[in-house]
Order: sequence, then C-alpha cells, then structure tokens
Amino acid sequence: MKHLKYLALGATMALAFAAQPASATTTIALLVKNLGNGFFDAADKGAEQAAKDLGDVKIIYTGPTHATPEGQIDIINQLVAQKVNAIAVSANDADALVPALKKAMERGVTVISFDSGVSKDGRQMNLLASATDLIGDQCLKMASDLLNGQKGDVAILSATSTATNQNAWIDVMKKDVGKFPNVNLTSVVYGDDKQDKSYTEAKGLIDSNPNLKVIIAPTTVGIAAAAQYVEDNKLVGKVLVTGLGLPSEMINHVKSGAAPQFALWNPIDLGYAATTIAYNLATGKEKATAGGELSMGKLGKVKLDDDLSGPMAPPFVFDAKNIDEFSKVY
Ligand code: RAM
Repeated sequence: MKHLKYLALGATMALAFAAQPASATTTIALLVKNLGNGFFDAADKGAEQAAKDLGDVKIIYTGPTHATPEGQIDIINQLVAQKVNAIAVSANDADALVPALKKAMERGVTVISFDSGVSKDGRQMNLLASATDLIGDQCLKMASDLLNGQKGDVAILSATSTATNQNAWIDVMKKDVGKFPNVNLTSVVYGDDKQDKSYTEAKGLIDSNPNLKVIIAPTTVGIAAAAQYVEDNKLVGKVLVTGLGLPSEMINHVKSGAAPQFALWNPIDLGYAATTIAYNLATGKEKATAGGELSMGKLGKVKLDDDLSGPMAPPFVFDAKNIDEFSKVY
C-alpha cells in the first residue's frame, strides 16, 4: 500500500514537472525591446519560419512602444497570466526584468534572452547575436577604416542607456580602442532606438564637435537616423557614419556615401535560433548547461559558457559591393 502511495505520488510529481504533453501547441512569446523596429520585425520572420519547421508552435510577437524595462515587465506579467510556454526576450535592462522573469519561471514558463541579455538568474540561457568582443572590435575597425589613415574624433550614438547589448559593445570599444591608434573616442549619446531622438542626438554630436569625423551607431535605428541627418545637412564626406545596420534600411545611405560600410548578423536567423532554443527547452528536449550545446535547428549549435550565454554567428560587413543583394533579404 505504502509503495502504491509513493508510486502515485511519484507519478503526480512527474506529471507536474514534465514539460507539456507532446501533442499540445507550444506558445512562444518573442518579447522585443520595442515595436516598430525593423530589426525585430526581421527576427519575427525567423521566429515564424522556426515555428513552421518545428510543427505545433504559436508565436506571439510583442513588445512595448518605447524601449523601456517597465513596458516589458507589464508584458511579461500578461504573458504569464496568458500561460505561454516560453518567453524569448531582448531586454531593455539586464537586471530590472529579473524579478518578473523569475516569477514566470516559477510558474513553469521557459525563459531565454536573445540579442540583449538578462542576468543569469532571470533566464535559462542567453543567445548572443555574435561574440561581444567581435562586435565591439568590428565597429572600431570600420571607424578606423573610414578615417582613411588620418587620426580623428569618433563618437558613439547608442540605443538606450540601459540596453545590455549596446552597453557591452561600448565597453569593448572603450577597452580595445588602443588597437586602433587613429581612433579618438570622444562621447557616447543615446537615441533610445527612436528615429527622432537619434536624429537629434546625431545633430548634437556634430554641433558640439566641429572635428568629429565618424559616428559609430551600434543600433539599426541610430545608424539610419544619423546617416539621414548627415545627408539632410549636406555633411556627406565631412562626417561618416558606421555601426550596426539593416541593409534594407541602409541601402540609400550606402549609395549616398553617408555610411560607406556597416555590419550586422542575420536578424531572421537570430529569431529562428531563439525560437528553436526556446522550444527545445520548453518541451524538455534539451537542457542548458555550462559548457554544453543547444540546437539552433538548421543553423547548427550554440555552445554555452559559464554564464549560459553563447553566440550565434560572427558579424558580417555590408558595403557598396553587396548592399543590393542583402537589402532584399533583411
Ligand atoms: C537595434 C536594437 C537591437 C540591436 C540592433 C543592432 O535594432 O537595439 O537590440 O541588436 O539595433
């Protein structure tokens, strides 16, 4: 009798802890920094592709209007109430989201961060687009190239001041600037991934420094806005813009000469990889462990470090030679 009781208890516990039944639809929320950002729209395309490849998966593409942690916390609480199976979040703050995400995990929701990470205790793993050092150094290298052998002032126009990904890349740029002796890093300003604020901040940088030669904007919103400002004010050639951009949003700025080269990874693949990882964790097919690997489906595997973070792929440089081709894709 006693044994039976334990067996029954064991079975109930197994049910309680087991991932959802194999036949159920897996609902995965792609919670992005802000809506209306072409980069995340491309990631959503990838999420939908992964959903098709995986089978019974429903994607909820969501995010606040402005890139704030408060907006994301409200949405996390709603998603938990809705009983989604997984949340893949690009965070507006590494720490502010942790309590809400911890609560989500306590209720059985799988949580991963992608693109812009959450601190380790607020998620099961973190998918970096590319290795942080590679991105920071790539930004410096492009600025150094654009200075064309001269020494010159270079400023950074970032996204929000709390964005995990941009802050990590900026830290690398500050640490590694000595590798590029012609780059004189001056100030960092924040356009909050809003077109109008980024445009005004680009103006502020240029107005306040007549010697400014290059703006590095490690954000797809910032780089397009800065290049637009340079064009609108006939500053092409005087101030050059580089950083991380979406080819579809940058093609005209490459052609005008305002932004001759910039970098990015494939944002569609990033959404695909994040969705696949979230699915495999939510359905109990895989577990995130330090030193272990997780499947990104057709994109291969990501290897996790001690922080349970890992990079998808290296950044890729776009310029006049390849912009026509890639601007059709993302
Ligand atoms: C913006 C966002 C995103 C970042 C890209 C490069 O779209 O800030 O988080 O990865 O730029």
